[in-house]
Formats: sequence, C-alpha cells, structure tokens
Amino acid sequence: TAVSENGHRTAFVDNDKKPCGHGRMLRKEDPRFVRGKGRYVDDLDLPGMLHLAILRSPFAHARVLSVDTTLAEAHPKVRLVVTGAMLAEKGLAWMPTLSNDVQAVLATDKVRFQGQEVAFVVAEDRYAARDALELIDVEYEPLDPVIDVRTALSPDAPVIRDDLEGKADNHCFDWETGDEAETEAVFARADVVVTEDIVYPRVHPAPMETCGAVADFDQVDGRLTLWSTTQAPHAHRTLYAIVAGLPEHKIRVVSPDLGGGFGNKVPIYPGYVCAIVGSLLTGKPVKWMEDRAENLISTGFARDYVMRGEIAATRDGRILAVRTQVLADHGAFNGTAAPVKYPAGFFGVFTGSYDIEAAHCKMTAVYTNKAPGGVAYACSFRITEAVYLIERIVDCLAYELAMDPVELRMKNFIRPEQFPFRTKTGWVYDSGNYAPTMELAKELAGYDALRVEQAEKRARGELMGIGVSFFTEAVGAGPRKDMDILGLGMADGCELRVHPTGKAVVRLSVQSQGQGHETTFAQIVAEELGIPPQDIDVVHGDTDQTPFGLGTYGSRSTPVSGAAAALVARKVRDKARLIASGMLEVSVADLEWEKGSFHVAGDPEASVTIQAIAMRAHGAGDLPEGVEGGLEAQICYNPENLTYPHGAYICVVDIDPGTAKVTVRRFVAVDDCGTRINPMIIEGQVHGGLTDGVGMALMEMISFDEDGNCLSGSLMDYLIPTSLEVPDWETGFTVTPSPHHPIGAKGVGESATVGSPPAIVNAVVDALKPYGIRHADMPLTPSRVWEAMQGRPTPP
Ligand code: MCN
Ligand code: CUM
Repeated sequence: TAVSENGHRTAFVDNDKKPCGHGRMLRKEDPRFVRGKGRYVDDLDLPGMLHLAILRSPFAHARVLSVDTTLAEAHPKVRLVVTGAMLAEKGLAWMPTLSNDVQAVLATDKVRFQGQEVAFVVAEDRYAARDALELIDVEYEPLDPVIDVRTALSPDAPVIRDDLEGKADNHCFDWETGDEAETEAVFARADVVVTEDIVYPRVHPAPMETCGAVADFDQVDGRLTLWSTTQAPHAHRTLYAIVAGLPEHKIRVVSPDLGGGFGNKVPIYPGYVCAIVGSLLTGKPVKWMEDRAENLISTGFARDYVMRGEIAATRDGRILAVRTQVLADHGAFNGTAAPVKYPAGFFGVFTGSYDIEAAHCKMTAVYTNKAPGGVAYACSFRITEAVYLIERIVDCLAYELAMDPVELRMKNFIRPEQFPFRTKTGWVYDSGNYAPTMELAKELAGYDALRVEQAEKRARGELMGIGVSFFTEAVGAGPRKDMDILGLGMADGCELRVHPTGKAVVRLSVQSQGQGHETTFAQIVAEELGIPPQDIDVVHGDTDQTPFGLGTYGSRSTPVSGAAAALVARKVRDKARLIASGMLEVSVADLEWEKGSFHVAGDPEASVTIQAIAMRAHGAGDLPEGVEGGLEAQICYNPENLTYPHGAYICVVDIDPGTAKVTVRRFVAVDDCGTRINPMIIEGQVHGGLTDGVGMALMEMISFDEDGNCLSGSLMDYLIPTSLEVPDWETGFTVTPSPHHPIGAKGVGESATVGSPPAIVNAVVDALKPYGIRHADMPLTPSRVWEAMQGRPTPP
C-alpha cells in the first residue's frame, strides 16, 4: 500500500513499472489526440461529398398517411429525397436488428417512437439538407401511444408492432432462468424474506461523438466503402452484405477514431443504411452525422428494467435464495445486441457473488413507443441491472436484519476453494477471491472509523451515508458454441507480422473507442516477444486490414482478442525458436527464451535477439529444413469461458437536509481484473466508469411525458456528471488471474459502471436510515430525495 498523488492511499504491486511488456505506459494514441489530430468520421471530406439529413417523427405513435417531397426536391441544393415508400420498392424499408427483430429504416406504415426516421434528404451541404427537411410535408394520424411498461400488455393497449404478422399485443419475449419450484421451497422455509420494487431507469450512453457515417459507393468497380461509428466493423459488414445483397469482399467498413462508444455504437442505425442508399443513388460519397438531440432521442438507450427483487435468508444472515420478476422495456423495435441465446444479455448472473441455494428469474419484455436499444452504456450485457438488483436487495436485507452490509456480504461470499463455481443459474465463475478484495476496500476507506463518524453525525442530525457494493461480472463473450450474434460465432481473429528489422504489426478484429488498444495490445505482444511496444503497431477498425472477429463490447477485447494477441505472439515465438536453432547450430531443445532473445542453455553468451531472427527469417542464407521464410502468424481464438472480474466499492455521501442534495464525498474502488496489462489505462477505465455511476445514481434519466414526447433531448435536460460532481477517486486492486486466459487477464472496461451505482444508492439510502427509508429509485436527484424524506418519521 502506498500514498497516491491526491493524498489517498492506493495499493500497488511492484511490477507496475517495466521497460517493456505489461506495466504503466503512456498511451501511444494520445500524441495525436492531445494535438487535436485524431481522425473521426466527421473529419472526412471526400471530393464531391454530399450531406444527408434525416426527417424524424414528432409523434410517438402515428399512422403515416402521406409524405409529399415536391418542395424539398425543388430546393436548388437538394440532390435526392427518399421516403419509406421509395425504400419499400427496393425492399430496403426494413432491416434486421442485432437481436433478430426488424426495424424500419424509414417509416412506411406508422411511426412508432418520437424521433423515428421518416425521410431523408441529400444535399450539397449540411445546412441545405437540414433546411430542406422543413419542406417535406408529412400527414400523420396520431394514435394512442404506449409509454408505461406496466400497462403495455393490458388488453386495451394499442398494438405497436402490427407490422409483425399475427401480432395482437405488445409482448416482445419471455425469458426465464433458475429453478422456480426449488426457489419457492427455499423461500418457504426461510426466516426472513425481503421484497423490494426496484427500477433501473432508461439512460443513455451519450458519448462525446454522436453517431455518423460516410458512404462511398464506387459505381465502376461496385465497391462500397463505409466509414462509420461502429464498435463492430466486421459484424456490421456481414449484415450489410446480407441486407444489401453485396458480397462482403465488395464492402469495406472502416471505423476510424471514435469519440467514445460506451455501447452506443454497437447497433446498426437507419442513418448508416440511409447514407449507403444515398451514395448508391447519387454515385457520390454521402455523409450523415447526427446532432446531439438526434443521438439522445433516437439511438440505443440502456437499462429500462422494472424489477421486483426478493431475497430469503436465515435470521443470522445466511442468504438462501434470490428471485426476481422483471419487466423489460425494449422500445419500439428490439434493437438490443446480445448473443442469440441470451435475449436478456447476461442478466442471469443476478445471484451476484454469493453462495446461495436457489435462484429464479422470470422476465417479460415488451414493446413501447420509445426508441429502440437496450444493451448500451457499459452494461456488460445487462450485468449492470443484475448487479444493481442483487446489491440493492442485499442491502435491504441488511436493513431488515439490522446487520452491517459488509459483514452480511462477507458471510455469504463464494469461497476461494469453490472456484470454478457454478451458480444456480448455470454460470461458471472462472476464479475469484472475494474476501481480500472487500477487506482492502474496507481498509482503504477506513470503514470502521467512517461508521464512528456517521454515528456522531447522526446524533447531531447530519445525514451521512456509507454504501457498499460487491460485484462479479461475466465478460469476454463467447465461446462460439454458446454465443453468436445473428449466427456469427463470438471468436476473434488476430494476425501478427514481424518485419525484417524486427518491427511488428498486429492486426485486431476489435476496435477501440477510447480504451487505449493501440497501447495495450502492443504491450501484450511486447511481453510475449520482447519487442518494445513502441516498435509494435496496432491496426484495427478496418475490415480490409484486419481479420474477422465480433468487435468491442461486453468488455470482450482483452478476454478474447487479448488472448488471441498473446497466442499469436507465442506462435511467432515458436517459429523464431526454429530459426534460432539454425542460427546457433543447436537443437531446439537446447534453447532457452529470455524476453527478447534465445540463448543456448548454459551459455547465455550464445544468443540471438528476436530482431536478428526476424532479419534471418527474411534474409539471405538457409533456414532450417522445412521452415518457411517470413515471421508471421495468425489465429482465431475461441474463448473457453467468459472471464469473471470482481470488485468491492465503498461510497461515502453527505446529504444536505435542507435541500436534499447529495454530495459524493469519497469513493473507494478495489477492482480485480486478473493480470493487469496497463495499470494506468485500467485506472482510467475505472475512473470513467465511476463517473458514469455518479451520473446514473444521481442525475441521468431519459424520461417521457404521457404523449411519448422525449423530455431528455439535450444535455440541459439529460444531465451528465462533470468533474465538479465527482470526488477524487481512490482506487486499489487485487489480482486473481483467469485460469483459462493465456495471460490471466479479465476485462475491466465496464466494471466500474456496473459496480458503482448500487454503492452510491446504498450510501444515499444509508444516509436516510433515520427516516426509516429502505429504498429509493435512481436517479436520486434532490427532488427525489426530498420526496423520499417527506412523510417519514423525523430523525432524532
Ligand atoms: N486492460 C488492461 N488489463 C486488464 C484488462 C483491461 O490493461 N486486465 C485494458 C485493455 O487492454 C484495454 C482497456 O483496459 O485497453 C479496456 O479493456 P477491456 O476490459 O478488454 O474492454 P474493451 O477494450 O473491450 O472495451 C469495451 C468496454 C466497453 S464494452 C464499454 S461500453 C466502454 C469501456 O470499454 N466504452 C468505453 N470503456 C470505455 N472507455 C472509453 N474511453 N470509451 C468508451 O467508449
Ligand atoms: Cu453494454 S455497452 Mo459495451 O458492451 O459496448
């Protein structure tokens, strides 16, 4: 344990600094970013490029009676106006979503959410395109909207998806996991049962860069190039190939620098397809870039789960079982992105970090007149919701048992010797050692002293809360036998080429949105080959340049592509060993590897560096019998299992009793993501996720009025946290390697977003304990906290 720069204690291990390979290292991508030289989609300016703007529905639910484009077409700068009817003629009015539903590219029959795409204009400049939208005359017949998820299935609710054959209600899907009867039996014999209704509101990832694309169809060679804001270029390309009927080799998808994704850039949006159609029809490159309001109103939202949580325990705090009923709001089209067999993502891990006897979940998903989406905002495929549920309900139990929340958790943790651990809902946690992580968080926070301080403050009528959460995540989808997106198996390719001078290039199928892949993937290869990370170039985000793979989301890059990068480097090293044996004239068995060179066993002087081997592999002179020239390898890595990172978070809040304003005073986060590649980048990921947590717990919500008007279409209405609302984060870590990952690394990109909301809400509820409050729903804005405090017993 050491003292960090901000005066807080931070735990370190001594391998934090190493000359090459894993360790703290400044990001290779940052020189271009800090100079403003990043290249984003909107920076593209191709010769003759036209601009596309989308006309969106003002209604949440309405029949489209007619669309008159005459005036817009007459605009002198307009080249093209396209309606849903025109797309329908080409069979392009609807597209598949990543979860086997269909979504309208442009509305034909009805609009189903406010902000839905109705028509588009392609013009000579962005302003003309926008102006011309106002010249399009659409006649709507408003219909009653379905806004409240709780009444979406009532028999008199209007049917939103009458485009689906035989659809007579707003039911989207049912999903169930665990054993209902067994859980019922355990609940029946429990001393204590606690039930709580818990809502995870609809939120939005709101990345700094909104979504957009530039499509360029070359009519001479029939090739389409699409620069787009995508977290999954290869998966998107295959879907475009299927929808447009173009062969994949005629499509190139490029995802250049991205200004944040956070899950917002996983789905395929109608705007991308419109840009492609615009280019096909005009023969020119076409750019579409949405504005902030469009991003907030129409693109992939997150959460929107209404949950009833129940927990059963013995009087002395042994948790026996958990069950939940969930109503999931999927909006107008099921635009979630999850492996096909997992319509609710990985919500099945809602049993958390505890060794319990039974669990059961029943979920009903419905359609409402809201924007599509579902999986976004650093959710690890709905583990955000699962962790929030279990960590909130465990705190409700602690409240009922009048037990310390840390003690209750410690008492029920899965023990280290139980790993690999199969949960009651069938997930196999690869490794974990929870108690030391919780203990370290307690120590860094000074937990016992905080409780003393709290007692003193309570006696004076001051509101101070201490919130705890402990999470286990499941990240790194596949394996391919269990997990696929629309039939594409979740495995990742990787290629590594070492040039004659010993410089290398590694080509990845995953794509960074700010996570620092250009640095960390170079470090992974550097650690295996002993080539300095500065000499290793990372190529990603271009389907022409990289091998096939499923993309970056669910924190799968390190668990899947990170494994691929380590293994492909080992393949190269194996070949280097053969070449070295020829160079040193000894048998392969007599060679020893020491980072960066092979030497003859017992004779360290007789050695060759990886750079010398690379030159020999390409150079003059013979190679050993049967060894081909060149020094490169490729791999397709199919993970054996997910990786299961965990963490213990402690949050301290103060609430002003006069204004009900919550201030996060301190936040301690201890994360365990197994082997750590770059501690600095991990800290950055954790800081970002904790900030997300403050946003969701205290500020963020996409809300609607009863007509389905979205009330959160700007960053004035949809509040996101700034540095003013967050404390100096205090971080620590433990290291429990993944047993099946070649370097023991687990994902971390979403951990803090998953783990922090319950810690903050638990802290707020803890502060309000004198009022007899056991639960309050996010976002805990001053008005919500104030409401919760009213009509409650006045604290002593
Ligand atoms: N890392 C590490 N050691 C580990 C694990 C990870 O050094 N044991 C490093 C990785 O090498 C990588 C970064 O941490 O540079 C995140 O790795 P990983 O956990 O594998 O997550 P991904 O790279 O797959 O990123 C996806 C994840 C997701 S799903 C969301 S959502 C999110 C997140 O990353 N979106 C982000 N973090 C984000 N950070 C930024 N800046 N921008 C986003 O859009
Ligand atoms: Cu769920 S947001 Mo991330 O998996 O891209």
